[in-house]
Amino acid sequence: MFNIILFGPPGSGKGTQSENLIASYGLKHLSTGDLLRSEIANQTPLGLEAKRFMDQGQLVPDEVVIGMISSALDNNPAAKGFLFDGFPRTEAQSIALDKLLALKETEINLVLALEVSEEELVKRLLNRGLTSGRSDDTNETVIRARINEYEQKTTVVANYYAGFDKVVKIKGEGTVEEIFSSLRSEIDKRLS
Ligand code: B4P
Repeated sequence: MFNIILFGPPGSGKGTQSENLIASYGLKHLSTGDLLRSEIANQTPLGLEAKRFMDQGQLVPDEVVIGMISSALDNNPAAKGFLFDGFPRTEAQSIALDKLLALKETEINLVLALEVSEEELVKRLLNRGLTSGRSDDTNETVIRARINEYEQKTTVVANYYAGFDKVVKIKGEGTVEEIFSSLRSEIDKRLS
């Protein structure tokens, strides 16, 4: 198995690049943002709870997202590897993920960390808000709260995996194709 975390602040291109990466490498895409939005669309109790946090730009509680990922791993026993997009977002989520993967006798092989300036992030998310219908993309205060959550709670995730020498920083500004090419070259180095 080859397991990758695509890491970066909100709007850094995780969802965009995930689409390209799963098409190229046949990995199973696990996006906690997408899973949560699907729970919201289906108006499940989990979705209704998550929405309260997401609408304010806050992270959803760890136990909620860890439970979702645990079920998703169990539901995909034949996957040849996973691409984690938007997860883990806290140190507790990182430790939980490592334990879940160890139970399956696998591990995170690579953390690709997209780096983008704050002003570019805000610009991209407001732009997506014009068409996405995502309530968390239309309000600049909520967008800045998400970036603040990232700085306060999520940057530690990169430090955690850097301790295991698994993090590679990638310049996340440029065309989608240029960034995809940088991501690919880091993955290919480790697969060959
Ligand atoms: P997510 O769904 O993970 O979304 P995101 O971080 O906002 O966006 P992403 O990074 O995927 O978007 P992309 O850059 O591709 O999270 C949403 C919310 O869910 C969180 O705020 C939180 O509340 C909750 N949540 C999710 N996971 C959680 C967890 N593990 N724990 C707790 N809470 C959790 O796209 C942004 C825009 O940029 C797009 O319009 C795209 O077209 C554009 N773009 C991409 N690349 C570009 C480029 N190179 N140049 C120009 N524009 C580009």
